[in-house]
Amino acid sequence: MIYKIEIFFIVFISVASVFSQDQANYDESLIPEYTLPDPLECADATPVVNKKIWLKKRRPEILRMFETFVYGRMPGKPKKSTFEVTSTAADALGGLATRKEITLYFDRTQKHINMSILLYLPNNADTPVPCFLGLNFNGNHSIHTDPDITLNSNWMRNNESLGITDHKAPEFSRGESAGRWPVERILQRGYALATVYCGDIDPDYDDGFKNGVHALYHQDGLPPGKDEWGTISAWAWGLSRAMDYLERDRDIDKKRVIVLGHSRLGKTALWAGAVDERFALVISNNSGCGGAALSRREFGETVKRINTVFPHWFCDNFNTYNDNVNALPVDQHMLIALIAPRPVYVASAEDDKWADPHGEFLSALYADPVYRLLDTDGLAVTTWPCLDMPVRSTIGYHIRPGKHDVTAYDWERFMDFADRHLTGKK
Ligand code: GTR
Repeated sequence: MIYKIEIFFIVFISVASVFSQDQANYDESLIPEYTLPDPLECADATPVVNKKIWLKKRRPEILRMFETFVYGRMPGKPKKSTFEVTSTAADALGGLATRKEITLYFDRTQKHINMSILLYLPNNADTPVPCFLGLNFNGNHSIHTDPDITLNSNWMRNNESLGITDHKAPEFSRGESAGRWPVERILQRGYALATVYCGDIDPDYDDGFKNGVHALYHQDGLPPGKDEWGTISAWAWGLSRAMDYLERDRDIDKKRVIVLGHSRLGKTALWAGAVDERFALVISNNSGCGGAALSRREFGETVKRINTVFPHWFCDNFNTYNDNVNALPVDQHMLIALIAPRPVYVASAEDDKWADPHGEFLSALYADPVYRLLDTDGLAVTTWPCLDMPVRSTIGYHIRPGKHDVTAYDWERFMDFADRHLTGKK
């Protein structure tokens, strides 16, 4: 027994050190040579010389490749889903907002799951209003200290680390992520905010796909196929279901719903925006590997590392490329290209080397030819901008000083970008 435990720790420590963030490459001069797949050349070598070939042939082909080799196919809209507005308060946040909570119920034989949307609407705006929609990491109650937000009662990572054995979030966790969600400011600038806890859709740990939305669709107990959805696809699916609701809410302008996310949820926002064209604008914050950063650069986090440490995030086929990232038929600039011609914004942070800020910028840059083919101004710069020099062309970008996080600065730039592209304000 002792022998077995020792082996376990030796294996664990060596995996941890091989994959520790300190061991990663952070040196531009050590990036292996690579050639990116051309978004404007079809797999059968047909050049994409006009919009029609892009829309009818190349775009669906790229979408299929991301489904098959990276994130995994997700099911469509469920046949049986209902929603219920579980609370409404017209005088929330000192009268600034109307707060609604909406529960979506997804039913399949014998199983069901619930997903709760928290929605704040500005009281002083003419409705319908444009709306930011983003998943959160720690429950809807974590985004604001508002005492009337329902405490989440699904699986929470923080409960485990605090030794809390049931699922209900503790009262003291209310507002714990408020620094990342400047709710009042969003409302003052005329936007609604909708958010959903990612764990309502799929808890963020490797459980063999036995819980969350996977459990509804894989009731035979078999795991998803190699090309079927991992957790990021499941979360993206949940964002689309939130969009199904927002489309029906008369206070929301369904043509101006912005999907955004930070880090793993930024990867998710990009993928959701690529798949679901109802999202009018897409924002990725510090999304890194599997998000905006080019995989082939292998700078900071790599495909091998992400698949090893987070085996549930992507589809199984993605593992094929752990040691051969150059064989991937796509790279992340093509994910951004899938969003074209809709505006997309990529945000980086200077000290977030793990997410490869330069690689995030290059993805935006290499998506530019597709945006231009579709008659937009693409990305207005060709070199990596200096700190705090936001670019607001149809592909937008900024890099700010500081660490991996979502800051007030990021949010102000997101809203400037949305103002420009969705509300006509300059
Ligand atoms: C890290 C992971 C990143 C990023 C981040 C986050 O551990 O390596 O890909 O997603 O987590 O989501 O905070």
